[in-house]
Amino acid sequence: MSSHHEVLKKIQTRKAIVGVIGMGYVGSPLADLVIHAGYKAIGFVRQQHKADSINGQNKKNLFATIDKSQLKSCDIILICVQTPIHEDKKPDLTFLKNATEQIADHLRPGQLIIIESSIAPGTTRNIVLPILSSTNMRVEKDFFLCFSPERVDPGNKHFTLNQIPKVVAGFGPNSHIISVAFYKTIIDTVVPVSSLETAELVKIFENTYRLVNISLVNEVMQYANAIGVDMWEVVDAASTKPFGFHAHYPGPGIGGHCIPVDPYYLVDDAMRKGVDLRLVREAGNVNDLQPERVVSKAMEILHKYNGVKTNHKVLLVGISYKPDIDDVRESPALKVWDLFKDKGVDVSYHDPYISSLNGTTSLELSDVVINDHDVIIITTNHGNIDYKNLAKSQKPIIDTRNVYKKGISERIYRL
Ligand code: SAJ
Repeated sequence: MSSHHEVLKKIQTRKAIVGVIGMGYVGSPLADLVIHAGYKAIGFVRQQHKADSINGQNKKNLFATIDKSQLKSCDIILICVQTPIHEDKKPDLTFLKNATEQIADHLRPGQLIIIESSIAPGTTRNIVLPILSSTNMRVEKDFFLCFSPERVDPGNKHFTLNQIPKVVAGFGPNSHIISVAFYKTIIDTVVPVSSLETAELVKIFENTYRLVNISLVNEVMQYANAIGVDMWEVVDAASTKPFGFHAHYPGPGIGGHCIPVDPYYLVDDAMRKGVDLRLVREAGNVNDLQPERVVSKAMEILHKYNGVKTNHKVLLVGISYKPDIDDVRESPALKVWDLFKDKGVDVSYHDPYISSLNGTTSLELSDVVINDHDVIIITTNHGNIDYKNLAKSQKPIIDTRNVYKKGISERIYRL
């Protein structure tokens, strides 16, 4: 029996052992789906303490390990490692290449390798496949290769992971058949597409669409401010259009591991292909300027209320990159913080999800703390903060997230 039929049988009987490389915000919920569907799963992590904490959860059929030799025992291997960008916004494929090399070291016939990490079109074919083929095993014959972009949305209370349709593409027909069959056992809706590059572009395009629309609202808001119109009211009213409009909202900038990152994978590869995605680059520049807008607004307010006093004190309320999660990656609040530090302004923060960061502890949002600061900036609007009490203080507040409706107090400012 050809090995792709063997894999298919193991999928149908749930006898396939599924390896997940990278047990972060993508790999961890995915491993839960895998064991929930009846498979045995092995989570591959880099540090023993991470393996211990996963194993300490005693989840049936899930075992975490730092021992990469166990990859050999996996019939299906999901790569869920981070694909960040460098300071210069160029893609950083270090983690993906390392994971692929580890798989190649233990590759055996009958294995299906699936990449879920966000990557530029062509990466699976031109970076991952050559590393696997260096073992002299043949794709489609000995091993199988698939790209299926992760669509995890941390903190989303409306969709569970199995309810989010999954785009899938195999390298060739055998890889395609078994990867679609696998995903059908763990996710409600599978969306097969015609090539690896199509699937890779779907993901990057989804997030680039979001980046561009967030930058559009951040830019048009400057015009709205100039004519005394509330951009949040504009977006809310535009949202009543039942077709052809998808609301995006102004903010202090964009954070997270997807939106500020994925579009640069697209820009980089497009440039290599002689296509300059100017709109995408410019959208990134617009969003990158938002933290500076927050700081200049705050300095204007500080001078208005405190004159030329030098030792201003700023309190940031909410520093994770989006509400009700504890992730600060690329958070605009941190960029605001750095800009204030460059100006010698004393910055503290309150965030119920981040107890301490870089040696600074989250302050209680008490009246004493509020009154001890010269301006309060709501950078992330967590749901569990007492904004009513905050508004009672006589302190100026910059509300970057539309927590307070426009005009409730002259001390409450918007971007
Ligand atoms: N943001 C705005 N205005 C908006 C939406 C977001 O300023 O209208 C900011 C957020 O505050 C945050 C950043 O952009 O700092 C990213 O926010 P996000 O809601 O896009 O959250 P992410 O990064 O967790 O994006 C994920 C993505 N999911 C995947 O990549 C699988 C993204 O594709 C989803 O669209 C997004 O969740 C979602 O819709 O919640």
